[in-house]
Amino acid sequence: MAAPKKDTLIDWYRQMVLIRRFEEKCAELYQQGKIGGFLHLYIGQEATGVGVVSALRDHDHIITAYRDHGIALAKGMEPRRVMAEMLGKRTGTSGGKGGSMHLADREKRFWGGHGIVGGHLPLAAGIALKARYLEQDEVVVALMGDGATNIGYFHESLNLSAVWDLPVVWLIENNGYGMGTAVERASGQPELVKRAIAYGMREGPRVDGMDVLAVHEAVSEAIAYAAKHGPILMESLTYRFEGHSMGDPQRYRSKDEVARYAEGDPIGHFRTYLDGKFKNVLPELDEIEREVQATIAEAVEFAENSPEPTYEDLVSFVYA
Ligand SMILES: Cc1ncc(C[n+]2csc(CCOP(=O)(O)OP(=O)(O)O)c2C)c(N)n1
Repeated sequence: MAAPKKDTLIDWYRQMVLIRRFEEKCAELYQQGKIGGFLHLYIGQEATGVGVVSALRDHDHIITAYRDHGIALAKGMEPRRVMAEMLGKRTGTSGGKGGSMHLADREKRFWGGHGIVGGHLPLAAGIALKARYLEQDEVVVALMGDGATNIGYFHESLNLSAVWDLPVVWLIENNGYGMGTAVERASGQPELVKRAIAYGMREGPRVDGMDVLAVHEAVSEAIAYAAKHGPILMESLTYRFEGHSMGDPQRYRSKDEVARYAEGDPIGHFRTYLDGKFKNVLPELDEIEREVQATIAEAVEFAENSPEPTYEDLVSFVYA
């Protein structure tokens, strides 16, 4: 595969920093009571999100669970409208009715943002079935956590995708935990890609999910495979630096463990890589940091000054 150009790499760096700073701000706003409901941060997993999205072709689809801010921003959804959605405002990407767990953008073929663990996996199979039925060259990348692999939807969706040769990349973002339960305590076979064998589908790689380049390359190859041959199961080995959601006391892991992983921080890791590869790149990266801070400040201002949904807004698109 041709090595990505400098501009592309710098853009990936920008996206990773945007996701990180956006979420740090969300944590602050949550603590101030300005964001309601649940808030699951993606901090630590940015290299996976950006690596995956950058591998998609324009006509491919992506769908994920509730830890979705990173995918939304990497997909190019406007930070100010995503922030407005976080605050439940009318100008938000779902008119303020979806919130943190339900970001989506139909035009960008990002189908959300789903709160039921594994609940989006049958949808991924459905989108892929449509593409295959109409003989469209489209692949669906379905992201899920390691915890989702122990749920019925996972089995049903993977099985049908194999039976019908659907163009899906089933991608497990293995961050080590499903809420407070470590993978090894929940899965008889903790090498989750091995489950591919049971469905007769291609067992893909276990990629270093803290390395954006590695993720980009592995997912690009998986997409090319799925477009031609059908489903593939792969894993991105990553880590979440924050709790499962806000307010998680994290008694299930030691501070040492978190600190050990923090040494492999995907943004720091990529910054070091860029510094080694391009002369004098650090001032450029610092400038990106400033630009991102300005974008976020503007997004917060926009969101805070946006109107609340009206009663009519709240009852529209509601089915009973
Ligand atoms: C069907 C269902 N069961 C339980 C829950 C509660 N729940 C929310 S998140 C979660 C853990 C899922 O972990 P994982 O799939 O590894 O994703 P991660 O949080 O690590 O991104 C659980 C059990 C739920 N939302 N839906």
